[in-house]
Amino acid sequence: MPSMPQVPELSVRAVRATAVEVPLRFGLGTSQGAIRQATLLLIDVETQEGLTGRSYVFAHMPAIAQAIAVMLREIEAQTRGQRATPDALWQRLMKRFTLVGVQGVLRMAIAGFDVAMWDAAALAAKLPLCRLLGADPRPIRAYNSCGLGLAADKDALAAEAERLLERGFGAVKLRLGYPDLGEDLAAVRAVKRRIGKAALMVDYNQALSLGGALLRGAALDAVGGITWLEEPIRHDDYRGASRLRDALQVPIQIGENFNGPSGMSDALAANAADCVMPDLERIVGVSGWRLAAELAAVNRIEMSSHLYPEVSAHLLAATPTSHFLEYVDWADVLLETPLIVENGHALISDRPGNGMTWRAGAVKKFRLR
Ligand code: SMN
Ligand code: MG
Repeated sequence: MPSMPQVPELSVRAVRATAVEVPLRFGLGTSQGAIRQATLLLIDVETQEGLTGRSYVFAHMPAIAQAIAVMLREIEAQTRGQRATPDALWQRLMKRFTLVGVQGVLRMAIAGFDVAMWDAAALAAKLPLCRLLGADPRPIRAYNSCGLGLAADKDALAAEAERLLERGFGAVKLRLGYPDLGEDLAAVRAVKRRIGKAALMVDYNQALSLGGALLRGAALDAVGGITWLEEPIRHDDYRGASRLRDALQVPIQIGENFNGPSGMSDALAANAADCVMPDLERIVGVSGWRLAAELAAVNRIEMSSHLYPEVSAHLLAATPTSHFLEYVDWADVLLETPLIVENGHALISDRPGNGMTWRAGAVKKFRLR
């Protein structure tokens, strides 16, 4: 792992949370339902040192955003005034909530708090987050994960795939899990034909049984040239995932549902993945990500990110087995300086912190009451 500068200690003064709902430029039909807008909870952690750290959490639904905001009030009460590094606060919170179980909205709240604390720490150190984590900013290879949901019209899907190659993207991700295999293959063929040499990932969002995944995976192997097969079966069926790895050529990708670094450790011990893609919230923030990156490094397994591209770009710069950044543009409208993509790579700015500050007008416009 990269060696790091000293991480500043800070004390929490107040935690603020604002729920917003932003429209998606590209809607997303997954096998588990359609996503047409993103409910995000914007988190500001004010410190007694006068710096404010920021993060956002993808809450899926307004009621979930409200519940996370309630959990954040408890986190504020548990941490206020304690001078510590983000890591130390994370350890304390994980211990404090062990008897409850760090799951669901509580896990998202701890993660969002932790990401904001790391932002504040990087601001205090006057360093971009990746530098505080010991890595120089560098372009991070990304795939465009906007759109390409389940769709009846496969020509329209192919046209969308072509649009997603703008800004030099060399990879896109297609959602699968149509009622029948023939339609999965029609979608894959239509998109592949249109994107030429660009890489294609496919994502089932856990739609299949093990038997179904063996069948569809074999059919995808016959098509060939698929970068990874993501979450074909229930996310925590590690034994099943290991059987798929044995039977199929296409690499098995899981990780957006790992429950913290220990969840990832269980998956690797069960040989459940060829590559991994932890989600910044479910892996429990920057502190959780760092442990996961270490696990990936010692197991020599490639690690990508899930959503949250702004912060994940910094984290992948500091991840020894960095693979792909999952790019989505959901937060762009809310950010004073949205993440820049050039030649299919996310550019990490040299600004201190994680680079996120809110556009006040947009927050007002999209705010949920
Ligand atoms: C996904 C999950 C949750 C929301 C949007 C998209 C998908 C992905 O599984 O990997 O992008
Ligand atoms: Mg996925």
